[in-house]
Amino acid sequence: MLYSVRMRAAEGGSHEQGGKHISGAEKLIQRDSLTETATNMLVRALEHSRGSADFINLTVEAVSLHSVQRTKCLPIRSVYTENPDEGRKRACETLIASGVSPEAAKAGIGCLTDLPVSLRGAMLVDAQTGKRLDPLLLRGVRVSRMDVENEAAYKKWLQQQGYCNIHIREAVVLASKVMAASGMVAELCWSDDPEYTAGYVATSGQYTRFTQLKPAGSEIGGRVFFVKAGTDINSLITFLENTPVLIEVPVKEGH
Ligand code: WAQ
Ligand code: MG
Ligand code: MG
Ligand code: MG
Repeated sequence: MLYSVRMRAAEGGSHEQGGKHISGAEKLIQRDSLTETATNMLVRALEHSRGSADFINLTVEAVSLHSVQRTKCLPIRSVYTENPDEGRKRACETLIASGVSPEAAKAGIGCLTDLPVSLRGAMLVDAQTGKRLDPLLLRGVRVSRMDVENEAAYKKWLQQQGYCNIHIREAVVLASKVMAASGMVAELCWSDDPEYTAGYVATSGQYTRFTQLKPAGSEIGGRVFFVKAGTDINSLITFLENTPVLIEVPVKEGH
């Protein structure tokens, strides 16, 4: 048995009541890590740079091992960009190289830059036309029930590449699950945390970070999932939200 632990926090009432999204997190862990994980998530909700949470939802659910799928962790590449304009230009090129149409890449970047407030989930966008596909306008699709298979090996693998922060650690897990979904072409993301300016494009087989993708101080962030035309949107949302997925970390030869 594994346990799905999910947290979402808002300020000014719950998300459903229109409160501002402050923080969210999701993990898939063994029973003996439950107390520590839940405590860490609470602390994180209460001490977040986006504001002071007055609503916190913490959900714990047992997940049968039989229902768990496995997929490989995406390799990471970092592209140094001087400012958000350069970052977005490079991100746009990466999206187009992965099969997103130029119109859809532009529209997807526009979806994030034009957001009036951050959603707690992601927008599904047609990779050809650039049109929004999901019906969850103010909520978005929240990817959940995923984690790395071996946390210690994962941290070591990241550290060896110089990646030590929790944003990267969580984003690579999320992107690896997202790219395992059938019909997924690419993902674009930048953080809603005001101090965190890096973002990424995930494509099948690669996680590409851009060091500047958002102006420092901005609280508007989000995610866009670019989806192949003809994909069954309901099955895709079910997979992203509900199917438990463990990410396999590469093991280096000779270590
Ligand atoms: N499912 C779907 N969308 C999500 C999820 C999720 N589980 N978690 C966050 N989002 C969306 C939501 O709209 C947030 O407002 C937005 O993404 C940003 O979330 O390589 O930290 O947790 O240096 O602030 C990327 C770069 C960091 C990491 C992303 O996102 C790197 C980050 P945050
Ligand atoms: Mg978060
Ligand atoms: Mg996060
Ligand atoms: Mg955030």
